[in-house]
Amino acid sequence: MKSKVTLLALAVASSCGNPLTPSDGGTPRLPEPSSAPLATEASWHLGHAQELQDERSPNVAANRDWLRSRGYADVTFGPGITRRDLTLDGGAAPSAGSAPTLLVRFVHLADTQLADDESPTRVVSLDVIGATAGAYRPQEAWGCNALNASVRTINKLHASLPVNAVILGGDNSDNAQGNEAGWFRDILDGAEVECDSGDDDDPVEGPGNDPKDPLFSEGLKMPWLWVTGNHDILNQGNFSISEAIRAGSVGTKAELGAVDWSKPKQPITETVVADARRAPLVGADLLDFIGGSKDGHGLNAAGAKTGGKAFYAYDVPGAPVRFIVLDTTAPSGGADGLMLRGDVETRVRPLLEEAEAQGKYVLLFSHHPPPSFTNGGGFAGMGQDGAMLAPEWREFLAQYPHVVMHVGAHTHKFRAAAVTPATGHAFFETETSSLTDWPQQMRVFEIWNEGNGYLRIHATPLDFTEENDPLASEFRRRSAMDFTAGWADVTLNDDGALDFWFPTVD
Ligand SMILES: [Ca+2]
Ligand SMILES: [Ca+2]
Ligand SMILES: [Ca+2]
Ligand SMILES: [Ca+2]
Repeated sequence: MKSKVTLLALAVASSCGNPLTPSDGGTPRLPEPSSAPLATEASWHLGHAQELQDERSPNVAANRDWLRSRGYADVTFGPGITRRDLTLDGGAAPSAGSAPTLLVRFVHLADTQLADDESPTRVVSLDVIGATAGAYRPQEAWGCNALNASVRTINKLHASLPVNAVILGGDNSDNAQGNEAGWFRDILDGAEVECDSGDDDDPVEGPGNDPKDPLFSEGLKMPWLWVTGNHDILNQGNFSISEAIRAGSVGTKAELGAVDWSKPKQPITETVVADARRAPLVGADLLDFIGGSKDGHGLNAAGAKTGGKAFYAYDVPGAPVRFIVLDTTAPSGGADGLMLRGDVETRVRPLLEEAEAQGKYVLLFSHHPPPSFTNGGGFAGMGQDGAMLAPEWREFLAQYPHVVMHVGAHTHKFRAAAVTPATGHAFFETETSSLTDWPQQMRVFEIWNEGNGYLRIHATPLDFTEENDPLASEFRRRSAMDFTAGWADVTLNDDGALDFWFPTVD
C-alpha cells in the first residue's frame, strides 16, 4: 500500500506534468511527450554502420561495453524518411484529389514480443547470428518500457491527429506465458505494471530506474484490437504447449539459459526462482483473458473466439471500412503461417460477403503475411489437411472487389507489394516493422477517399518517444547495437512510408 502522502505527491506531480524523481518513492508518471512526429517529419537513425562482429555477441556484458565504446549503440534523431507511391499496375500515381475525405486513421503495432527474460523456458544459449537471432535480444528486458513509450506516443499523436483504433500485429508476447500476456494487456489498457518474475529484483536501487521496477501506463485513449501471433501461443514461437513445457515453465531449471537479475551485469543462469505466473496462457484461455478486459479488444464480436482462434470483423464507426482479423497461427507447432480452407469458408467468407453487401472497403489483418503461409512449415511444424498457400489465398480475396489491402507483420521488416492474382482484381499486401528489432517502428495508416476515383492509403512509420524516459532510450540503443553488430536478423528498406493508390469501387 502506498501512503496517502505518496498518492498526493503522485497526483501533484501528474498534474504539473513533471516526472517524479526516485526520491519521491513512487512509480513515476511520465509526462505527456512534447511531440509525436511522424517518421517522414523526423526519425531515429543509426550512428554506426552495420559491421559484422560475429565474435562479440551483444548478449555478453563485456562485449556490449566494447561495442558501446565504439559507437555501435549510437543513434541520432534527425531528418525524416522519404515517401513514395505504389500503384496496382506499377504506373504513375494519380494526382491528389481537390477535396479528399479521411475515412479512418489507425496505428499498426506489431511484434512487441514482451519477454519474461527470467523464465526457465528462455533459450539464451541458442542465440546465434541468423535464423535463431531472436532467441535472445539484448534489449528485451526493456520491452515493457518501449511499449509504454509507444502508448504515450500514440496518445500524443491522437491529440492532434485523432486515431480511430490501434490494431496489433501479433507476437505481442514472446513466449506464450500468462505473465507476459498480462503485462502486455495492462500496459495497453492502463495500469501500474511490474515486468519482473521470480524474485522481486531492483538492480538499480529506487523506483523507475531499471526495467524490473514497476512502470505506470496511462493506457491507450482509443480502442485496441487483438491479433494473435505464433509467439503468443507457442513456446518460443515454435513449440506446441506440451505438459512438459507447462511443467517446466513454472520450475527452476533453465537449461538453455535465462537472465539472473539478482547479480550485477545480469549474467545468464541455468537455475531460476520458480514463479507460477509463468504458466502458458494460450488458445481459448488467452482469448478469454484479453477479451475479458475493457471493451474486449475486438474479441466480443460474435464468434470471434470460436475454437480458440481469433477471427472477427471490426467495422470502423461512421466509415465505409471493415477490418477483418485473421488467425494464421498453428497451435500444433511451427513458426510459419497456417490458413486452413475450413476457416476461410466458415469464418472469413461470411465476413467478406457482409462487407460486399454493405459496400464497405476491407482491410485484412493477420500476423503472418501470405508469403509466410505454409503447410506445417518451420521448425516443429506439422502438416495439416486443407492448408491454403499464398496463390490460392490471393485468388480467394481477389473475388471481392472491396478488398483493398492485407496487412501483416511477423518478418520484422517493412514490405509493400501490389499482388495481381490470375483471376479477380489486384490489391495490396504490406507488412510493418517490429517494435522489438531495429527500426522499432509502428505505422500510422490513413485511408483517404481522394474524390477523384481513388482511395489513397497513406502509411507512415512512427517512432516511440524516449522523452523523459531513459529506459525506453536504453531499449532503442541496445537494439541499434544488436543490428549494427550484425546480430539482428532483419534488413532495412524504404517500404514503410508509402501512398497506396486503389481505385474506388462503384
Ligand atoms: Ca539475438
Ligand atoms: Ca525477478
Ligand atoms: Ca522489481
Ligand atoms: Ca530500481
